[in-house]
Amino acid sequence: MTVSDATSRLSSLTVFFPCHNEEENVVRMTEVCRAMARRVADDFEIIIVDDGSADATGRLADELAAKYPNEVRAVHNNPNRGYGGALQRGFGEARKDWIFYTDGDMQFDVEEIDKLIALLGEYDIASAYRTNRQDSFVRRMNGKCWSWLVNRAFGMRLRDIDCAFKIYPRRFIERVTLCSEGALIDAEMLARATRLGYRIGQVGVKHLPRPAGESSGGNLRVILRAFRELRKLRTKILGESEPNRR
Ligand SMILES: Nc1nc2c(ncn2[C@@H]2O[C@H](COP(=O)(O)OP(=O)(O)OP(=O)(O)O)[C@@H](O)[C@H]2O)c(=O)[nH]1
Ligand SMILES: [Mg+2]
Repeated sequence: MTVSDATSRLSSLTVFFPCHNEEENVVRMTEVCRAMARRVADDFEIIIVDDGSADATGRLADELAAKYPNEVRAVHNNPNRGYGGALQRGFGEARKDWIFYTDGDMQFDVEEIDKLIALLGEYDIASAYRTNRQDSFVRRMNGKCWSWLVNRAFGMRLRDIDCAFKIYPRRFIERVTLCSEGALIDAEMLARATRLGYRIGQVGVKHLPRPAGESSGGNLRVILRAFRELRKLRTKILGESEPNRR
């Protein structure tokens, strides 16, 4: 599992992104990920996770997998599982040593992955934060409250818990059983990693406005459920027997 300092290349990399009704973004997203992966990894795969889309996302994903059989795979959740379920599917399908994921709506510049890779010499996990979050004031405040609460709940000091721009080592994924199907997935993974003694490095990346597709606008129902479920998740994780730390 090498991170060659000189060129910040990874020996083995999985790139995946969840898509729910992203027919206007999925083709472009796949092409920018192909260009990035070729540049930073010796051996890579790209996984499009179609999370029960009702539009043409699924068909387009299959066409991309057929067009690039050695690089791209398309997997489909039917019915839609939700953001957490989509990430669990991506991590479950990943076959390479390092696993990078981001959103499938082009709201991040995947070429900024170098900033994450540069952290992997010193840290086990690289988790970005958005330097200029492209969301409403309410959603930005909500995001700050959420990160503060999650940090308090699990004794962490991390910025922007839900920033979808992270690299995990597969050896961590193989050690944990994830349970979050909704918006708690990022909190759960970082909390479990911290509990297992993994070192988490952070760096700032740009956040871009959504170029196309339906903005979920931070669905209030999803947010309130996340706050409610955070207490349950804390009880569950802290109730599990003390894991062998890394
Ligand atoms: N909203 C939503 N997104 C999903 C789901 N499953 C996968 N996704 C994908 O998860 C990524 C993040 O979802 P977004 O709706 O973009 O979440 P967001 O960035 O917080 O909100 P907006 O971009 O403003 O809608 C996108 O690529 C979605 O296509 C789902 O069940 N609901
Ligand atoms: Mg988005």
